Order: sequence, then structure tokens, then C-alpha cells
Amino acid sequence: MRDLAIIKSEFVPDQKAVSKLQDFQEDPELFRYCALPQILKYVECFTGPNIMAMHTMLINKPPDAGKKTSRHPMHQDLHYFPFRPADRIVCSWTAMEKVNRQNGCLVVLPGTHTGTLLEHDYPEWEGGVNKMYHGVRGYNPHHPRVHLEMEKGDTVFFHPLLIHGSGMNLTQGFRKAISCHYASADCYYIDVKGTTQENIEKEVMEIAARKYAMGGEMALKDTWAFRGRLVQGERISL
Ligand SMILES: O=C(O)CCC(=O)C(=O)O
Repeated sequence: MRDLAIIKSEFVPDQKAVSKLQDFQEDPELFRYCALPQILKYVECFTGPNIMAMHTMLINKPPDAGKKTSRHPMHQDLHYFPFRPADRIVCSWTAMEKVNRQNGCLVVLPGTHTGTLLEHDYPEWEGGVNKMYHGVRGYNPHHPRVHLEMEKGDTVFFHPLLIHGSGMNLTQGFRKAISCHYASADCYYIDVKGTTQENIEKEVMEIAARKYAMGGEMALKDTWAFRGRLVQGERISL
């Protein structure tokens, strides 16, 4: 993925052009992260012994080009997932360098994981917003916030209903983090028709149709079933 400010600029070389790698499950070196025993030890507390890695990301948050496009709006990750139950899904997010408020650390609203999945849509930001960066609607903007300042290698584990996002990167460096969403292999897929997730389904299916000439013959759950990888135990229903 490219940051909106980069897409609109002249040619930008090498890693500076890439703001996020998604779906690195086919890359043996990066995927080693998802199978680290020191991560799975904690993941297992949420998922149980049969563990699927469902969504992988390496986030290379670029220096903000002045349009505030390096921000990630507040959201709940469950908005993107057509599988349940939410309590059997967990994200691990590891800082690949020191992260703080200056370079756009994670910001979380503690306790919101006990709520429900809220409506999400693109925020109306003046400088625009990156593709698929939906923001949560109707949350309490006065809810206490915690900025997760972390050292290189520190890892945070969080629930898919936790409202979180990240601020602007006001430094000249690229803020790197690696993350994986795990789910219990016996989670089940749901049909998101008629729910608040219909808008993200539509967007994902449009991308699938455009990029891979798939669409009509494929359902949202298929896009997850073929990206998901077993990391421990037995593959059951996901
Ligand atoms: O690493 C970040 O800046 C936020 C990542 C995030 O919340 C996401 O991609 O869902």
C-alpha cells in the first residue's frame, strides 16, 4: 500500500514508496514472526491451542508530508473480519523500533473492547484518507486515551473490538511495526449482509474483482479462507 501523499507525488524510490505490506503469509522470513513461540504463548490464552494467522501486516508509517495522511483513524479491527466469536481473535503488534507520540504510536481507548461493533466509514478529513482506512462513527471522543509508547521489540496484544488508531508521524524516519491477527481455528464465518460490515465487504469485493478478476464467483469469506494459515494445532473451520 502507498500513502495517499505518496500516490499523488512524483516517483518515490524503494521502501519510501511503501507505507504498508499486507498479507505476507507467503513470505517465509516475515511469516516467521507469526510463528514465534514467545508470541504464540500469549496468543493461545485467547485462541486456545488451534491457531490461525488470519491477517498479516508490516506497517511502514511514512513521515507526514503535511496533509496528515499518515494518521490512522480510530477503528475496531472486527469491522474488517467476517468471522466470530470476537473473544477468540487477538492482534499482536510489535514495535520494530522505538515508537512514541512523535512518530505516531498506537493510541487506544481502554475498556472499549467490552462494547459492540460500531458503524465505520471513511472519515471526512481535509487532506484525504488512505484506502480502506475506515474510521469508527459515534464513539465518545472524550473517552480517556492511552498512547502506547514502546521500545523496539515490545509487543501489545489487543481485542478486535478495542477502539484504536495512530497519530501523525512528525519525524523524518519511517515508523515500522509488524502485526498479525490470530483467530481460533474453530471460529466460524458469518454473512455480513444487512450488518454494519456491508460497506467493507463491498469495497473488498470490488478490489478482488479489479485486481484478480475475481468477484462474482467469490464471497468475502473466501478472501479470508485462502489467506489464513495454520500456525499451531489443527485447521478446523476457518
Ligand atoms: O500501526 C498503526 O499505525 C495502526 C495499525 C492499525 O491499527 C491497523 O492497521 O489496523
